[in-house]
Amino acid sequence: MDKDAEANRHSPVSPEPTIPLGDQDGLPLLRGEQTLKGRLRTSWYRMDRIARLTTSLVVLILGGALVARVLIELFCPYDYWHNPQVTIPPKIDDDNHTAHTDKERRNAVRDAMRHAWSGYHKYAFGHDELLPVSNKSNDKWGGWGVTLIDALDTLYIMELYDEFNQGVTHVVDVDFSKATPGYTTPFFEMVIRSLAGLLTAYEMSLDKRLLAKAQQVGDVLMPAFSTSTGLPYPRVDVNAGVAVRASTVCLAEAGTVQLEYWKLSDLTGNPIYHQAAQRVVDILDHAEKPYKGLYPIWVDIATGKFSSGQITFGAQGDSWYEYMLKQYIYSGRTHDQYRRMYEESIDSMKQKMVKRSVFDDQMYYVGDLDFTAKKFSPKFQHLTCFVPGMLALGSKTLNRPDDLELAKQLTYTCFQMYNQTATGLGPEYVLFRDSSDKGLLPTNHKDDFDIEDLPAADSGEISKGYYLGYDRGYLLRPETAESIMILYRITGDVMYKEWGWQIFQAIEKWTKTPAGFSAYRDVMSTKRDSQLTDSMESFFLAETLKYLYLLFSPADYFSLDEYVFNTEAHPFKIQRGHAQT
Ligand code: DMJ
Repeated sequence: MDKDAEANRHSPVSPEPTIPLGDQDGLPLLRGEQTLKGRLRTSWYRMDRIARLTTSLVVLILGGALVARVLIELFCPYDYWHNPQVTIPPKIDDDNHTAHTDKERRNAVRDAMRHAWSGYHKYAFGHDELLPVSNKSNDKWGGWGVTLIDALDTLYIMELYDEFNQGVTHVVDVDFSKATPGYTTPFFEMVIRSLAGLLTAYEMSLDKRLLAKAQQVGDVLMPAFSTSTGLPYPRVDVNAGVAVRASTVCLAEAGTVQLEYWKLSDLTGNPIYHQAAQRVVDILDHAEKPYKGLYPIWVDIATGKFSSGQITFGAQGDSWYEYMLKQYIYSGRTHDQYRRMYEESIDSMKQKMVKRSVFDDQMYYVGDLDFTAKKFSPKFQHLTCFVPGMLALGSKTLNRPDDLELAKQLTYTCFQMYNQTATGLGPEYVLFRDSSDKGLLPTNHKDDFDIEDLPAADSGEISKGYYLGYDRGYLLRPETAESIMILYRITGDVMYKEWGWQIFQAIEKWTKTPAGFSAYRDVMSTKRDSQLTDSMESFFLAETLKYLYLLFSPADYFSLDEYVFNTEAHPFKIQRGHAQT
């Protein structure tokens, strides 16, 4: 230690201000003998020091909290504050070119959603549908505002919270025990759109008013099950509180309400909903079928027997097959009945209903069957384009690798149905000129079905032996976008993103109107103005735009391991166990 340091070590340290120990009259006082005044001044000084310290601390804490709050508001999504359990999109690395492109594309889809919503908000708010050309509205679904309800979770997923709140504020005041006078409500449509839309909006926002509204919808539709067998009637007279009597119900109507009523039971704790819906599955599981795993589309409500030989994975049959797999997933892969039924159906579909085009061996498709007339119809419906997504999901869930290969082949055909038309939009169905056995696959059972020679519409050939039929319209349907999104998530092949982007661009180019997006009459016509049909179904907002948005989002955003999407693209959290990859 040097001298200076040594000196400093012993020098008085006391920078403390001198507190006079003496009285003002200067009389010396011994320590501890302060006057009252002196004592007061001493304690005032000490208090002041404590107060200054405390104030600095409080200012530091409050300031820190304020800065933290501002930073979180700026960089964390709304749901972090309001519902921390809601999935938050992982941050995308924008230095990476693909991620950057994804972000731009995702934003473009979000802009399309905002556009559709604002037109609906301006011209049709609270009504069922916007008429996107005439800027009017309709109430053809009973007047509950089905577009609004169907769109809620898409708005939430896209973080359009102001719009989401506009919708919630409206919907919590809707009385679902009333419908447009003289109108009867379609049971299945209102379950997959309104009940499901309210359930998922509740699961995301945890706003209890939405669960109460979901339960009201579930309750007013329950009279549908009041039949001698428990198979539902297709329509309900909500105003009278009874179902409309009917003798038959179609397969998709009876068998695509199970996830929704199951979820309603799980969220309310009341098992009656799930029990009523499960009864339908049990009846159809045990009913006699023309071929194992293939279910005709018409069912006699009074007897529980199938009343036709028509079998399809398109209109009126489609989502029945989808729900066997999805209930199995929802059950955390514990409910084996659904697995068995799904696998039987897919094995039989591959034997009897999948074919390859005679003219283009890259084109695989799923046709329709009539067991009564012994006919195979080489017609591939747009609605059937959900099948590749289902097969891919089933392949991942049940370890069926061959199904993934078929899924890729079918997705290719579904994409070509858009890619090869004049507008890039996909028609309602195409017909394959396929009247020979040449396109049979190794999985096909050669049997006594005739392949129908279907009439093509005039000049309807699209490419290499497949044709447009009489319905050439694009109704803003989601199925191809849905399969593309699932195929991308399961294979990781970026080609699917390019396909999805191409489809989105065609939708923007041909169907966008100043108020929204409109269905298109003939996908081969480029005379745009005469082709807009003035219709925008709610599934465009609920499904088509949602699937495209998710295609350009990280795969763990509303991951297929955590959510199962109902047939209207409403993502239900898997409640029972957790699906593993
Ligand atoms: C949607 O309402 C549902 O996906 C339903 O299962 C059938 N298809 C339409 C949209 O095309």
